[in-house]
Amino acid sequence: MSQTARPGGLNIYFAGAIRGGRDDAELYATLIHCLKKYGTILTEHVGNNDLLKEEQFLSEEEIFARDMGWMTGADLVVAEVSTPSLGVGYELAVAERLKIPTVCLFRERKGCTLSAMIQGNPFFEVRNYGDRDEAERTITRLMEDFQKQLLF
Ligand code: 6IA
Repeated sequence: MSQTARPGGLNIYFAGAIRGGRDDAELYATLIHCLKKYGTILTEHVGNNDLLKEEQFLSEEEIFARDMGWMTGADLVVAEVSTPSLGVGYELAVAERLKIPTVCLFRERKGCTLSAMIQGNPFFEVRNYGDRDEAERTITRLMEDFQKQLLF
């Protein structure tokens, strides 16, 4: 399944809810597709229910060890945080500990607010968006800025 890094490209760790809830799975797939222009997505299965079915052959310990190994090699973490997820929250804390630049995308909806532990943490680049198109535009802008920072 996933993923050996493409030489020269960024290694991007995409985080999104799995057991937290799969309502946004299609959106994750769209965002992953958009991010693929900029490098290798280490965690493509997060947007793909078929790939996730393969995960049933891995133990919980194997999933944890594999994901943390990928995180260690990531240049950038992009997390879609609209569906609350313990796993994504954990991954964000690890990314902060490892000082990996991290973008959190949050869909604004009436009555929904992002955890203060994410929103209030200056380490995270939190971006709110309204709809899928805006999320894609936000990713494109952020990735172009990120690439420029790497160049200079
Ligand atoms: O607590 P959650 O399941 O919502 O956590 C989701 C986050 O943890 C994602 O960003 C993933 O990177 C990671 N994660 C959690 N579970 C898995 C998994 N299989 N495979 C890969 N990454 C995972 C779960 C079992 C599957 C058969 C449903």
